[in-house]
Amino acid sequence: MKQADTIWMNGKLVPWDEAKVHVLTHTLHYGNGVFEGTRAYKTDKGLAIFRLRDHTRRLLNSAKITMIDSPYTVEELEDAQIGLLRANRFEGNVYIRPLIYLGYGVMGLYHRNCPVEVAIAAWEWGSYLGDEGLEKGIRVKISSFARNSVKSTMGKAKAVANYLNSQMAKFEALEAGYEEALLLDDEGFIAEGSGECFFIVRDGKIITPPHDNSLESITQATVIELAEKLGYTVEFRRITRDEVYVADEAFFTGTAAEVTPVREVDARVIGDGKRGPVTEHLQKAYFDVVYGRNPDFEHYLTYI
Ligand code: PPE
Repeated sequence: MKQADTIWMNGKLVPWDEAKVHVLTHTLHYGNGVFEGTRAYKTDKGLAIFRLRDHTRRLLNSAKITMIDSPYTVEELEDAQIGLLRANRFEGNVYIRPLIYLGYGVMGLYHRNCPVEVAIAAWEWGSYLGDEGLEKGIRVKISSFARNSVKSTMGKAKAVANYLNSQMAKFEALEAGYEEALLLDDEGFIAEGSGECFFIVRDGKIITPPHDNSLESITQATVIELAEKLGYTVEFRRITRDEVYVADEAFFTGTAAEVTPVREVDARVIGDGKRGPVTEHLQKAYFDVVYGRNPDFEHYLTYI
């Protein structure tokens, strides 16, 4: 992570090193907070935030789900993100991290009277799973952790608390020598990666699990929209782990991960063991969109 000049906190830009919280910040103790991850790309026409409206709406939906009243509207939060990017002189692509959290003042679980705080940080961030991963694909392990169950957590919220599950799965996979974890749901069907949605390609068809047990991913939606425009058939259906093993191609999608090919799962080589042709086609199409090279998708870009 490359440090920037300022961070937006509750309406003010504060120097990066001074963006601090009290140790009795409620979210630090009980884990109720919500966040977003949004990217801005250096296009030919300058820095542009990708799908700012959709990410900001999801942030407020996450807050609604977890019973946090945002003090700011969608428009105010969008302006804050644009203002932050204008105030910092970024040279490369940027990752934006808005966070709505419960502040200092109340202890104990009941959070109705807790102050709600909002911070937005942005920094220059390169590829999430490595430049080599984007080109050659990554090695993935199916996690021993089931993805958070819908019986006890709320996966439509990009909630801080949900990420203990992701973190444990990621740690386990990396310690075992893999690059990413793939989590099954509590019925044993593919759910998603620790921070990505998952796709396979079989006989030319693109298949991804429904959202029962995954975040409603904005990158996944973009890739599906692109794939359909390019003439592919896309199926939203459950996938079992053995179907992954015999898929022709597999890939992850996410704001941070972009479109990352998967070349191996649990020691089974996927397809030819490298980025497959459909994955490459979609990856290129995705980068054309985020870098402003596809006029049909200009409406997803907010130029700074
Ligand atoms: N599932 C999970 C669990 C998830 O965290 C993400 C994003 C996605 C799917 C893809 O969603 P979308 O970004 O809307 O396409 N993960 C974010 C956090 C990464 C991090 O390590 O922090 C991200 O990609 O920004």
